Amino acid sequence: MEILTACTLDCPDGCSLLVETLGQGTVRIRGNPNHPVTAGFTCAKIRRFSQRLKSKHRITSPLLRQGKSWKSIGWEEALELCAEKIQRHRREPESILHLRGDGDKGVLSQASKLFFAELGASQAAGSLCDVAGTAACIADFGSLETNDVLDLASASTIINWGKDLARSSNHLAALVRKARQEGARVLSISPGGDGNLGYSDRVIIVRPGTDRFLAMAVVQLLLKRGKIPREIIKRTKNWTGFQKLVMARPVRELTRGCDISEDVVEELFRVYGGSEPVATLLGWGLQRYKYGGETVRFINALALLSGHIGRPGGGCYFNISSTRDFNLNWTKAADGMKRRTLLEPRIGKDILEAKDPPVRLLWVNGFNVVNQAPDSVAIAKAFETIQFKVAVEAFMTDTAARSDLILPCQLMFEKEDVVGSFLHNYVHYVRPVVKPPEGARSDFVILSELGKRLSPPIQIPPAEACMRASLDSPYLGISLTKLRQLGFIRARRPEIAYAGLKFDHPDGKYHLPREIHQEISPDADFPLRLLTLVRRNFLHSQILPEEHVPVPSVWISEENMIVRGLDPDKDIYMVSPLGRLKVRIKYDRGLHPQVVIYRRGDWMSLGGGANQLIEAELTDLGGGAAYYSQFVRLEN
Ligand SMILES: Nc1nc2c(c(=O)[nH]1)N[C@H]1C(S)=C(S)[C@@H](COP(=O)(O)OP(=O)(O)OC[C@H]3O[C@@H](n4cnc5c(=O)[nH]c(N)nc54)[C@H](O)[C@@H]3O)O[C@H]1N2
Ligand SMILES: Nc1nc2c(c(=O)[nH]1)N[C@H]1C(S)=C(S)[C@@H](COP(=O)(O)OP(=O)(O)OC[C@H]3O[C@@H](n4cnc5c(=O)[nH]c(N)nc54)[C@H](O)[C@@H]3O)O[C@H]1N2
Ligand SMILES: [Mo]
Repeated sequence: MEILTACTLDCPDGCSLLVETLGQGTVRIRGNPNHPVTAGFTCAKIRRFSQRLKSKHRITSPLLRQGKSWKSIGWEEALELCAEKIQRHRREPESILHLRGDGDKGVLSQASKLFFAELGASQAAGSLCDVAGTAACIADFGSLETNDVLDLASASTIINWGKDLARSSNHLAALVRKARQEGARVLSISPGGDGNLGYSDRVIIVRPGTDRFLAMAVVQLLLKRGKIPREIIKRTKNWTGFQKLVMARPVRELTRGCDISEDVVEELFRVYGGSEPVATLLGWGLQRYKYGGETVRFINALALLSGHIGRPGGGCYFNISSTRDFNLNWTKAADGMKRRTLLEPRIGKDILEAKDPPVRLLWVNGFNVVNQAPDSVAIAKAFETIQFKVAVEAFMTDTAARSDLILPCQLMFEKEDVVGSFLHNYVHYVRPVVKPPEGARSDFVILSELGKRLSPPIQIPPAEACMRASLDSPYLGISLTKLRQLGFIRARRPEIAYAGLKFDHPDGKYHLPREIHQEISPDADFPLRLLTLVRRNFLHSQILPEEHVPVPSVWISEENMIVRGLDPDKDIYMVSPLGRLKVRIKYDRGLHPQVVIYRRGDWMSLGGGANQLIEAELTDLGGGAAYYSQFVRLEN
């Protein structure tokens, strides 16, 4: 029998799923055909998930470090030990650090926020994912909104600015394909090496990190040719300053920096300057640069000034917040204690530099931070300085392997929850469909049990109450009972964002950017740009040991002169100022010659781990990780 549930992976698509248990722990998973975005199909990540659930590598009892090996212990002992450690450091709560990833996107996984807020523990700010783009959108529009993604069907042209439609969001890709079948043109802009060709009528290859100059060049043409309507200008703030900025350099100079011909600017001018609606998709890759926030701001400005915001078929799609429809007040501490904040993108350095008090106790859940955050080596070093580290994990990740205690967690399909999406407006009920392994517990239960052992205790309300409280939101208006019946509902959100050009800043206006920075150039020692992109078949580092290859691959353009000097019969290394990693070279036609692509997420313990080479640099806005500003070289 098929059971209706939903995906809680850190993926925008937020799918509604039909799951059938076939015995011996095997499940068959199908996309719900009655869900407007899932539309009856799933992705490779989901198809592989059954293997993860019953993998022989799964950790199913608490593991306590004993020198270089691990001792399996019971839950009683494990929780007693955690309680004792927390109790010991509780008087100086900032010596406790909580790091939380999006390993599970259900609202119950937010209980760890409540637990550590009640303690007053140190926490992380910034993010590894989308924060530069989010901050850019908030700076421009005053909030993070998009048209309903189903409105893409009304677009006449879709400009895909840096999303890999073949990998990062299969259901968005399907909506783009459908719009194209119905007559929309799709134009993709990227440094190449992605799967966009099959989804596009036209592909434009840009020098990485320079899109803001391309967008600016198009705005310049709109301006010179009198194509920016007065009624739009009236809705903006900083128009005069912005105009000066845009006119400061000739189009020729702007395009040269992007390695793009002036014809492309004319082409984009014709599209954006036309009367038919243009929808703009903004990829996450775009904003993983030192000036990533700025790039998003200039593309947003182009879409606005050419008249494509606030109308059907138009809009700028960065993303929305997957928790925005829920009421998460229950995750906040009663007394709103002031807490120390370390920055996630430079967490290694921040832990090493933390004084008064230093970090003595670490709790990590749903987060392979050692592998996924920049400068893995510094994070590993920082871990060594912390007296006791607890990882709530199901596998021996690079993070779990450096902890002192591993608490085995339940995974998706094994626990109940409710979840949203960062692509669409549906909220889903997550029904447990398989029996968790004996010995694995949900994060929620672990913290509830642990809280009871503390003195004074930390009380997490029952799961049912947390789910109900989460649904108590003006955007939902549904009871948990009803959501259990229906499986999913659409949140009360407008179809069109910023209709009537009403923006969410207090002045109601759109705020134009005030500055633009030169893109950083490589130096002779490190001439190549390292783009560490997602894998089609895996979510981040959720790759099983047997799915690893002995030596990771990198892709470069065939025209890449640098490779000519390499001896293919000898070992090849990718080198950055932080270290080197053995790699295999593969070629990709159409890739910008400055680029090296590495598909991220493979484990350091198995010969991978690109973040060992990536310096902990911040983005201009929001405290994001500027992963793609990293330069490297290849050598024998
Ligand atoms: N299969 C799979 N899907 C996933 C994930 C996964 O791990 N695996 N992770 C999920 C998560 S959390 C996220 S945040 C997203 C990430 O989704 P994506 O944004 O697709 O991720 P990236 O691979 O980081 O970046 C995508 C694209 O950015 C383009 N790009 C890079 N630099 C530039 C630039 O300077 N200009 C332009 N125009 N384009 C550029 C690259 O060509 C690349 O194809 O995917 C989600 N979906
Ligand atoms: N070089 C480079 N690195 C990047 C990026 C990049 O562009 N370049 N982009 C990044 C992006 S977009 C993101 S979002 C982050 C992702 O970074 P992470 O959030 O670390 O992503 P995962 O590797 O999926 O790690 C999640 C872990 O949670 C575990 N898990 C799954 N379900 C549960 C659960 O219910 N409870 C608990 N406790 N654990 C669970 C999984 O086994 C997995 O090990 O990293 C990024 N890292
Ligand atoms: Mo992400």
